[in-house]
Amino acid sequence: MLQKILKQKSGPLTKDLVQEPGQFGLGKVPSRLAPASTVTSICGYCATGCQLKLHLNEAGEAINLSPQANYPVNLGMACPKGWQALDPLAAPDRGTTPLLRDPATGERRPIDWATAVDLFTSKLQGIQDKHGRDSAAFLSTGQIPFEEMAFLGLLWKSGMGFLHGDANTRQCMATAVTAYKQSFGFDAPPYTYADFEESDVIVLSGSNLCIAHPILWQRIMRNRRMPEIIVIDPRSTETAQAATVHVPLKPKGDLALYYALAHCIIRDGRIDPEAITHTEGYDEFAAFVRDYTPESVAERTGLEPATVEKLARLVSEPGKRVSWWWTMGINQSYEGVRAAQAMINLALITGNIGKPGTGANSITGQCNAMGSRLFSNTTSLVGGHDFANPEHRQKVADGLGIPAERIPSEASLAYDEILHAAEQGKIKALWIVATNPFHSWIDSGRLAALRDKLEFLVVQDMYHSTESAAVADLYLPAAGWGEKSGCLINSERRIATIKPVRKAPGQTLTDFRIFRLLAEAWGCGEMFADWTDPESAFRILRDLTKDRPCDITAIKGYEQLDQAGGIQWPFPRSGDSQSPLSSPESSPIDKVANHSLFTRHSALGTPSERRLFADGHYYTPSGRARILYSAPDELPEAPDAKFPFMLLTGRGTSSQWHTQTRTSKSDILQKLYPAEAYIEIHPRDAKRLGVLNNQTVTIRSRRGEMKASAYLAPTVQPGQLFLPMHYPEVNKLTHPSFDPHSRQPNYKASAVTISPS
Ligand SMILES: Nc1nc2c(c(=O)[nH]1)N[C@H]1C(S)=C(S)[C@@H](COP(=O)(O)OP(=O)(O)OC[C@H]3O[C@@H](n4cnc5c(=O)[nH]c(N)nc54)[C@H](O)[C@@H]3O)O[C@H]1N2
Ligand SMILES: Nc1nc2c(c(=O)[nH]1)N[C@H]1C(S)=C(S)[C@@H](COP(=O)(O)OP(=O)(O)OC[C@H]3O[C@@H](n4cnc5c(=O)[nH]c(N)nc54)[C@H](O)[C@@H]3O)O[C@H]1N2
Ligand code: SF4
Ligand SMILES: [Mo]
Repeated sequence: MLQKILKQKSGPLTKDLVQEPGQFGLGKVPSRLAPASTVTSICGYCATGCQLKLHLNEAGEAINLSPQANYPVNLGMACPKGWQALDPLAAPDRGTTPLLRDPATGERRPIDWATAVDLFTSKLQGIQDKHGRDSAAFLSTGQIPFEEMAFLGLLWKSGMGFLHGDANTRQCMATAVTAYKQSFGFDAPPYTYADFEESDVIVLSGSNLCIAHPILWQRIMRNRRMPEIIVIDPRSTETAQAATVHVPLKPKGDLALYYALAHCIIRDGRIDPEAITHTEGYDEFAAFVRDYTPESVAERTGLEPATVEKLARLVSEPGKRVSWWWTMGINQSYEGVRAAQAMINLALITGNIGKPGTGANSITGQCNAMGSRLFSNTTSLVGGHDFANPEHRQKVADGLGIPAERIPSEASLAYDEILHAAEQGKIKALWIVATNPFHSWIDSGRLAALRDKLEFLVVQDMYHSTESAAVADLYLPAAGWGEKSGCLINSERRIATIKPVRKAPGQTLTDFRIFRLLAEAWGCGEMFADWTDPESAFRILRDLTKDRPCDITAIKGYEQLDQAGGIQWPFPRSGDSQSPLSSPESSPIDKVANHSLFTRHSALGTPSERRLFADGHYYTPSGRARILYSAPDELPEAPDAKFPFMLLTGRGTSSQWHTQTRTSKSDILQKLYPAEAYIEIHPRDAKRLGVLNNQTVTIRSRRGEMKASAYLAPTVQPGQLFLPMHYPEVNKLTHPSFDPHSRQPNYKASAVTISPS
């Protein structure tokens, strides 16, 4: 029967959808863009969310770009990746047509979209018919517009009827998501970037801002309060070197350190009693940290008690505004959720939340990691809802015009569990969209064997050459940033648009159109009849957020987002249907959902800066923030006699992006980073092992080995090594352990050995 529908549907419909109406395959270009010689678009790399101004020729194609001067995020600045953002679009390894791999020879041949779509649906429907809804999964991304993410998540679960799907945000943000949900009752990073400029004390933990978010570092440099900048990082990073205080704690010593800080602060009465009335669990926490004296954590943190005492005073100075910021040094840990919450607790008990220059602030990684958190339909039901909540399912179903039964009540398996199920042969097909796990997943060597177990692997990417695309049965060529429209949400919850400024090569389609095509072929096109283009999808998704903490129902559309310089969520409609635009002084948004927000309005009346929890009211049932904690655990793989070094991994330079599929295509960026893999080793260790600078060394773990060039530098501590993640072999070494609450991989603590090659 399905085959019949497919035959009926995929022929003419496929043809219809493949033909690209209008410019750049995206329908009619909005008239407001047509005569302009420039358009604005948010950068498609990191979550800073800088706005770029694209300079267009008469055909509407971008020929150059510059950073947008009056955008509230980047204020005229961009990092090298942003400046060179157009370069990767013209690379020779861009996909131009779907490719089918011959399993016997491994050779790939071009096929047309109709064949590709038929193959996709017949293979996956066959697997579903035989093995059920648990037998396939998608793995997606934080790097496409959220209209596309939502389309994929809804198509897969409610359209095609599968259950499992996760994204690379699991590698990245899952810890922060879980920490916020548990502590605040919703995944709600409270800050606005102005807090960087309004702090007296800025604590950056496990965050190498100068490399990973260079424009946010620039925001710190604009702070006129002479802030203390404290960097907590085992490495002496570029950021640590530029800070006023570097705390070189032992890897994964965070939890013990923050408990010791809480111990000192409570012992010395430097808490904020009023702020504590907005929390739950303070007394138990105070009792818990009584044992965490600075002396007791010296071994675990590698820090002198006097250092801990001094730090405790710095972060609890009465009258000073203290902001806590963290990124992957915290999230990517086997106890990351508790470490993030340990920082949240410090902000809560010292009253450093909801006020200018404060906060417990997770900085996101990818350009749309925040969009993925709200709309990807992976861990949360689309629009900030809960799969397990029947009222939420009904509400979302009504909004989508589908029966509530089409929305699963169970959660998906997490990323590592999906791969484990594939290893066991339970998951037989994977659809990978805009991520490259054969390079980026922890203990990636396992994926080769897993590949052989899969009956069907589909990879949808801009490039046919990625480590993941190269081993796919079916490769689908996707348009990238610069070739499509949609919205991204940055670290400070700011929603803003990207625009099509180049034509995608060959038969390449946007992810949005690929999903439409597959929906039609599967036979569930009806469900997405109104999803004609990204902005229509935006309006549907916007309406789904009603009455949730991320309510954005007052956003009219893309044009308003452009005019306002992006809008931070929440931005709800008032009960009396008054638009926030019309009443800048006493905006109804300040009263909605029991949460008073700090809001500073722009000249247009739209809010230019928003901060959550200004009234000490949280999204938990009691309205109070929960103070959560548990004792630190042992390292999953501590260095030992055989593998005596602790391997750290992370970002190498501001010109390299992850698995390098994009940044390696820019001649200019290429000149700004080392072409070959290198490993940072302390000169004392190098001397002991007879390793010279630039010498090739072999690094081994229990799982694999790789070669790299030795870079002798006291930026790492003795006994530790650092490898940038951008080189494909790095994750052959990493130890697959996970945070039990968030299932985020512990990328930054693996035992290895190193020797001259
Ligand atoms: N140039 C560039 N920028 C990027 C990216 C990129 O690939 N290239 N990727 C983007 C993405 S997706 C992300 S998630 C962010 C990541 O941004 P960051 O998290 O800032 O980058 P990382 O280098 O992964 O890790 C930060 C630091 O954590 C430290 N660290 C390791 N272990 C510990 C520990 O136990 N405790 C503490 N306190 N620190 C520790 C490392 O030494 C490292 O310096 O960057 C974003 N920006
Ligand atoms: N050892 C170690 N490993 C790590 C980390 C670490 O610190 N250490 N960090 C982890 C983190 S935080 C992250 S976020 C991950 C990132 O890991 P990945 O997501 O695997 O890395 P990317 O290189 O960003 O992969 C994105 C892919 O999407 C493709 N792409 C880009 N735009 C589009 C589009 O619009 N449509 C489609 N269909 N494809 C597109 C790109 O070509 C690329 O192949 O890596 C993780 N891996
Ligand atoms: S800091 Fe991030 S958003 Fe800004 S230009 Fe660089 S990569 Fe793009
Ligand atoms: Mo990330």
